[in-house]
Amino acid sequence: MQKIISSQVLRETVIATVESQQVTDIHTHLFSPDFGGLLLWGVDELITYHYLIAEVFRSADVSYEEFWAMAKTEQADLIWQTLFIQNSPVSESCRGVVTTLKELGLDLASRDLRSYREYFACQKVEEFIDIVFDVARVKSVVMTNDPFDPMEQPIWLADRKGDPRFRSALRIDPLLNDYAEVGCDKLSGFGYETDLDLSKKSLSEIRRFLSDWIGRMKPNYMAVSLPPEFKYPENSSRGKVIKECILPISLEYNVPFALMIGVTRAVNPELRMAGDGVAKADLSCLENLLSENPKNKFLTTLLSRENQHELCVIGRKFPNLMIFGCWWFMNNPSLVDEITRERLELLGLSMIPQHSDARILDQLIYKWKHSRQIISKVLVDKYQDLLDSGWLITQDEIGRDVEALLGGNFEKFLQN
Ligand code: RAT
Ligand code: ZN
Repeated sequence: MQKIISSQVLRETVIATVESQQVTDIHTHLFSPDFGGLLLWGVDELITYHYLIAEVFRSADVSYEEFWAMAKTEQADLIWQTLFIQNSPVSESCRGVVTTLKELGLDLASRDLRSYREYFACQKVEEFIDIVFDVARVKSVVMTNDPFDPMEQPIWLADRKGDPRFRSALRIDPLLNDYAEVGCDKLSGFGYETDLDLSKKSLSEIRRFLSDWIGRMKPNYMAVSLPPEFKYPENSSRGKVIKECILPISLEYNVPFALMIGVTRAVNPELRMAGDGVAKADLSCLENLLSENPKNKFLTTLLSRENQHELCVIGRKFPNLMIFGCWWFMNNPSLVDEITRERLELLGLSMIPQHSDARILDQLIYKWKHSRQIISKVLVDKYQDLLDSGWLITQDEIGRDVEALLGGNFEKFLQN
């Protein structure tokens, strides 16, 4: 006999279910340990996360030159002093550090960065991965793997044996966003006969490049981040490569194409990685891609709040679109709450509410803790509405729904 959930126990049941569900994190910038120094972890990395670097310049009396000339520990000291001691750490990125330290059992009352450093200095990376995955209740993470990256490429070419909890995604930004300046030359350097005119030969060589890397990485998807002015179709090298290379290869290998739209790169280059901005996109690009390619599978997340409602409506029209995550500037509690409600109301359970975008291993802890809190809250409201309408809900049904949201939908989308 299945356990029917009453209003009295709804909240605690949903929270317990969401809290205990192991997550598949479909977009991160983490790496398995065989990538060596590419896997970032520890308190100095946490505090110098680029989201926090953008914030420190607003409050500290430091020039860009002075900051970038500092060693990482000095940067961390400055950020800690400025954003955590001289001000209360209320921003989401600051709160993330606080949550992470707390969940790892560190003494927040001391505010003693030195003692936090000592804790991390005693950890071994392989064991620390286990601790973080355990505390965050993460089953697996999808990395962002860039075959154009000179640090990363040799590791793949050396026929790596990775940790299966770290899955791969083939990131192709240089091919689509910088073909003339970077992509074309790099491909030629890798031994692919490419030219700037994108001749027939060149297009077939780009397809060969993609096939080779799909064979090597076995990626869960191919991904690109795109500016708000992205158009499709587009009379440009990007438009041509998408049409002639990405879409046919995506279909042939059943590897979805993930579009992350809305980032304006280097709005303030002085901030380096922290210098990117956001603007609203024209989503006819996505509608065109979806309607012209009904057999292709697309994953999409958008950076602008103003695009989120439209995206849900597009999702209703095209089952070959899987909407995922509250990306980057969207990953703040007030917006996650709003977007998650919007998605449940327009798409039901057929979406992936969140990814972490973690760049530092330890961030899995706070990103998922904060997201789970909101997902639970929204689900409680939605189930309560159903109970109020007279619909009966069982514990198993709640478990089924939560499993779909936090992993099952992604796996099913990949397998279809
Ligand atoms: O969220 C981030 O850390 C950004 O800097 C980007 O990496 C973004 O998520 C991306 O994947 O382009
Ligand atoms: Zn990312």
